[in-house]
Amino acid sequence: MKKIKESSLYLIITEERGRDRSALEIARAAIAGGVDVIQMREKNRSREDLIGLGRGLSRLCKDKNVIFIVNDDPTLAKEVDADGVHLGQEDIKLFSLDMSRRLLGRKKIIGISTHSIEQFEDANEKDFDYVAFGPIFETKTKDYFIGTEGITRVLNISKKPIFFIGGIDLVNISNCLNKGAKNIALIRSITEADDIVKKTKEFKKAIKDGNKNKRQK
Ligand code: 3NM
Repeated sequence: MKKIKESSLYLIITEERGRDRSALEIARAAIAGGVDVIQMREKNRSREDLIGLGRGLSRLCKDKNVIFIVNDDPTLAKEVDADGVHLGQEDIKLFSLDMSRRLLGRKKIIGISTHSIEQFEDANEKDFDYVAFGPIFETKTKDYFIGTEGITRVLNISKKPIFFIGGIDLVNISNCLNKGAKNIALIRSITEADDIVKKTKEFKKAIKDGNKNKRQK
């Protein structure tokens, strides 16, 4: 299985943001474009629906050697045989890290959302496999954003991969990459694209080029 440490581009799929394309269609196109991680993030759907969709995405990702993560619920992640779960700050009140780890085991991936330096510092010391930090820019799913100032700080202290998230597009991504970001997570810039394959390739290239420039400095 591909490792989260070697993953630069993380796509969160919410069907509602896919311009009438199904989650599977979006996933197939993003995989063709070289995405490293796919997360299923569907709110207000029945468990039955989520299991059906989750199993389909899980099979596809396994077949293509792409990491598959389920949002919010480690029991669902286990049920659809995902590679891991992503927990929000609210989710960990319901499913603690210990409980999630016990349920999924050591080999599965557990990620967490953080929205401030304090939350990041806390998550950084715990047994999470990666940390998401944001929203960096304005986004639809949150009514605030924290800007790019904290990027250097969290990168300097980080003990694990950090996925920067929130309103990232092909223009403002350079503000993250210039500060040292290596991993990016997003929804709309890819799921709303006319050509998802092409857009995914463009993001992969932007991240690769951004990191190449850094190494030369
Ligand atoms: N979590 P887009 S921002 C799901 O900061 C999510 O934790 C965030 O979508 C966080 O790329 C976000 O369309 C939305 O802005 C990301």
